[in-house]
Amino acid sequence: MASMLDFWNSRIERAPLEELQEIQLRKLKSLVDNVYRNSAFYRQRFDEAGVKPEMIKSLDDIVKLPFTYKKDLRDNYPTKMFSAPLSQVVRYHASSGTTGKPTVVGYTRGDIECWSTSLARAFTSCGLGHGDVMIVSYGYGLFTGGLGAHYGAEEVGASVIPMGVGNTQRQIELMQDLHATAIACTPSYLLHMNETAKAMGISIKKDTDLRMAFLGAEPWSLETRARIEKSMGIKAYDIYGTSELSGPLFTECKCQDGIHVWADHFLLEVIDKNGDPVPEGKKGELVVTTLSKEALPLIRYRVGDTTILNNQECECGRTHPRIMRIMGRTDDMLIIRGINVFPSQIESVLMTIPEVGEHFQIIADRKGELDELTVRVEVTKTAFSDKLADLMKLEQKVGYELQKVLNLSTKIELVETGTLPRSQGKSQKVIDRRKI
Ligand code: DLL
Repeated sequence: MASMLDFWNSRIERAPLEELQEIQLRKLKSLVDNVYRNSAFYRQRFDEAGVKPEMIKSLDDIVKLPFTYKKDLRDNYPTKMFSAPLSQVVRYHASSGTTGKPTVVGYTRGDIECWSTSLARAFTSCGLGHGDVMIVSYGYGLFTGGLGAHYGAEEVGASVIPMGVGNTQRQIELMQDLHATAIACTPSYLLHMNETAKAMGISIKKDTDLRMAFLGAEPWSLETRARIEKSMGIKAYDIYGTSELSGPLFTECKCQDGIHVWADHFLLEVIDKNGDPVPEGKKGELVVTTLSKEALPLIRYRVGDTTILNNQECECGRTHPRIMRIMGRTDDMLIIRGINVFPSQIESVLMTIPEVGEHFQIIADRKGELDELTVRVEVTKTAFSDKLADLMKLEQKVGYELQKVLNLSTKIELVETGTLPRSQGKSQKVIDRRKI
């Protein structure tokens, strides 16, 4: 069994960039060759774009290849985009399909191994290892969060408690009784868990052994991280991935300065809305090419998330590229009276206001011809007042702080703690009534 030490000692973690790029080019060439031969989908796409595998001579040539989109997976439902024979598929996951046909992802044995090792390398970079006990509170089943985190944690030799979602009180009891040191769940669920623990008379900080959390599957801000770390006495690491790329795959390291993406398995680009590369350090849409996936390799896959690429070596010594905190999906962005608003910007502002609790909702609506943005926020128990003047003052303060950042006036609605819906999986913070 691989141990924590094996992952860190593996030279690849600190290989010079040129060496990583050599590996990438070798794998890219063989990938392009393979899909051209084995996938009717890719062969047709390449032919339409006039590219042949032998035209890929350097990493820069990747721009000659056409993009792939989530829509392609839907249009080729369930397995028409696969490049390996179905007899080699050992597992399927699928998206919930709430916005149309679900997307189905298949995994060969090699794919599962690569996915687990990728997360094991990531967990190791945060100090998770043998002797740790991890509660996995992402959903198990078709969603990739549960099994993904589970396999990664087992790979580093941690003990896993496969909780899945729900039954929060039981989760807290087991956290105490089995001395859990780590948890993997959505940030919104951990906040809910913290509230539930308080109501049970338990302080996660003082009465449990929890010391780290792997939070992701939805956007969350640095300010939310600061609150979580302070109130629960833990380190909260960002974990990222998407079902099409396998599931949760990458995390920050102990330095908490960007998410390490393993260059020996994935090739990254960040592009602008015209599809052109943005200069390093500028934000844009993440595009990923999977270099090792067998069942469903993806070439120049438009993930749809907005981020910044950082190719500088990390303070931890790892040389692999980092993506900076995901600012949200390009399709999450609201356009209010012509102004682009990311829900993550609103979260960042709210979490700096001490009187505001962790739960909020953003409602976009149209009054006549005019867009209107309402931000409904919970006020902390200590700040809640029955004096109207106090509440009005707070309302103004929240509105003012948001206006400064968004350049947009918003309607603020203050509500009592516990009023807004709590989520166990991904939270639904935005309601866009203009689309209904
Ligand atoms: O959410 C996989 C996952 C499970 C990641 C557990 C992390 C932890 P999907 O359901 O396909 O897969 O959703 C992927 O969720 O494109 C992002 O928009 C968003 N997302 C995932 N992680 C983060 C994160 C899983 N750390 C979509 N920060 C992605 C911001 C995230 N957004």
